[in-house]
Amino acid sequence: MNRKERLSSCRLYGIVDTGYTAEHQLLSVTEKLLEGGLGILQLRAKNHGPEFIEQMGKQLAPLCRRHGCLFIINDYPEIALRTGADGVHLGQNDGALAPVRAMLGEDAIIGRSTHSPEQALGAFREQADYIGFGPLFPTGTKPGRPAIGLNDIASVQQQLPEGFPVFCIGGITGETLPFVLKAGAGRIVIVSWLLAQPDITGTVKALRKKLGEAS
Ligand code: TZP
Ligand code: MG
Repeated sequence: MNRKERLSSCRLYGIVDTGYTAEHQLLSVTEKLLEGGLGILQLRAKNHGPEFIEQMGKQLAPLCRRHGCLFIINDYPEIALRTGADGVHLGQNDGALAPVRAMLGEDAIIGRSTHSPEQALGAFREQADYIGFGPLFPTGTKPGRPAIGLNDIASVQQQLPEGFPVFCIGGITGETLPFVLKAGAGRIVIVSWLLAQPDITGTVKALRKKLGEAS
């Protein structure tokens, strides 16, 4: 299976985020996520510079590969290239995707954060391989970013070709998940709630099952 085929089977997207996980625990927390069978993982380190991210990426990329998990670097296409990651995730203010595609190649996975149906369509037209869509709820992981609610989830998926990966994100927890699923979400990203679970591996397994992800 190539990277895009593997991406299409992912319903749960995990992020190891240095805002929640201490530097010395990044590897062990990642292992716990991977043992649950996570199919796609992002390294997000907003409070660190590129040297640290590259150094961590070089440790996490082979670990993810051994577990058959796609590995994505947030913000830095060159670091994705240098660490052997499967791709990069970029926000609305991180520039056009075409030069990033030229740098990383057709096979790479390029994701874009989107906060409205218009941005979602724009990212698809720019040939993003997937989008994050949110934040659905207010979240401390993205302070100051207004919540977009649940109303556009179904219609945004309808506007895009069937199967195009829309990962709903922002404030998803065990409590809010039923509402997110009821609104039509098929794929989700969970950051803080998942990292705070006493049994991360078991929670990943349970979430994947709930989302109907093949194991
Ligand atoms: N982009 C939109 S919301 C968000 C990002 C990175 C944070 C999601 O984190 P959490 O902790 O699952 O709310
Ligand atoms: Mg960014």
